[in-house]
Amino acid sequence: MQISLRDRFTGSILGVALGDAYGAPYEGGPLERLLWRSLGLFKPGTIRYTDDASMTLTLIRSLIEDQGVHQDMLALRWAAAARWSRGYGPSALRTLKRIRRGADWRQANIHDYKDGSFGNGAAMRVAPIGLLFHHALERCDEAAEQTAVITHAHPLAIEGAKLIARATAHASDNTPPVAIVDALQSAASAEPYIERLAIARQMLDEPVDLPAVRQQLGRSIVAAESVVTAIWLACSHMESTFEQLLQTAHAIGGDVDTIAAMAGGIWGARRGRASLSSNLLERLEDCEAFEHAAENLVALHLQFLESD
Ligand code: F2R
Ligand code: MG
Ligand code: MG
Repeated sequence: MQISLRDRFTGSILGVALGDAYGAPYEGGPLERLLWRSLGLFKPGTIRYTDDASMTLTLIRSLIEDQGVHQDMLALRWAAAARWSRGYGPSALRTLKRIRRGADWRQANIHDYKDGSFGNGAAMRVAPIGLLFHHALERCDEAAEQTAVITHAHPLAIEGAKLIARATAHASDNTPPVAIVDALQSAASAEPYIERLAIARQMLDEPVDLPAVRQQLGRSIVAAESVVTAIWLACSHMESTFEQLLQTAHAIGGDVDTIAAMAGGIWGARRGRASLSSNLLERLEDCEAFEHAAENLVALHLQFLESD
């Protein structure tokens, strides 16, 4: 069956939002979950998205408004949109608050950690870049880096973002799962990613063993310990339903919303919107806003193709 570009873009962005919103109540340990539940932010019947999808939506709107990546504008927009109640990473939220108070992002992003954050915040929001530049992988890398560095200056965070952007780009081109991991192995340059991608590639040929996934690929809040997990999750579930992918993300545990968001963006880019669960989409907070943003991203992509 032919899947249109519109279906792939909306499938990917809604995949990010659904993965994030479904996974949010399961993120972290029992105490962390209890705290967030007790704040009453998860209403029965709806699924509420967090920082992952919020930053993705702001990134798309910024790409449309600025006709591409404009780092200074994007920094201001991310800073203006940041709300603690969306569950941001602690350093990322402080960085965004500093920018909101007038700091230059080039200083704010190295205030807490001198080499910058290596959290997974740069990779969790990068799917739109993979979609927009899926026809030009070098531009995809460059744009992924430009968006990452605003809050995550550490090379491991930047490489994680590039890998998720490329995985989304390959998936939107209908590249088969094994070929996606092969291509990422050739593109990776940092040791933790090279090692984990080799393991993930091997795992695609074997029956699923979740303890091995947790131990060897990781599931934590830092990029080197969740990016390849998400890539494996998407690639190993490419022929499964989206609900099965979410169930496996839940079973892996740890940074569930973020691993499911990154995997959801890759999965949705290949399988398209029609393959997502309509039951989940009906309950997704701001579903129409994500869909509308993804449609605008298709128009920008076509405009870029024409001008190339
Ligand atoms: N913040 C959360 N979860 C808290 C509970 C939220 C609740 N369940 C809900 O759903 O609403 N999740 C979000 O944070 C992650 C993305 O984090 P990001 O943007 O990378 O943040 P940060 O603060 O930059 O980094 C995260 C942690 O990584 C460690 N770290 C990073 N760089 C480091 C460095 N150079 N040296 C040492 N440690 C470093 C720190 O522990 C940071 O706090 C996503 O899961 C998102 O969902
Ligand atoms: Mg989150
Ligand atoms: Mg998370």
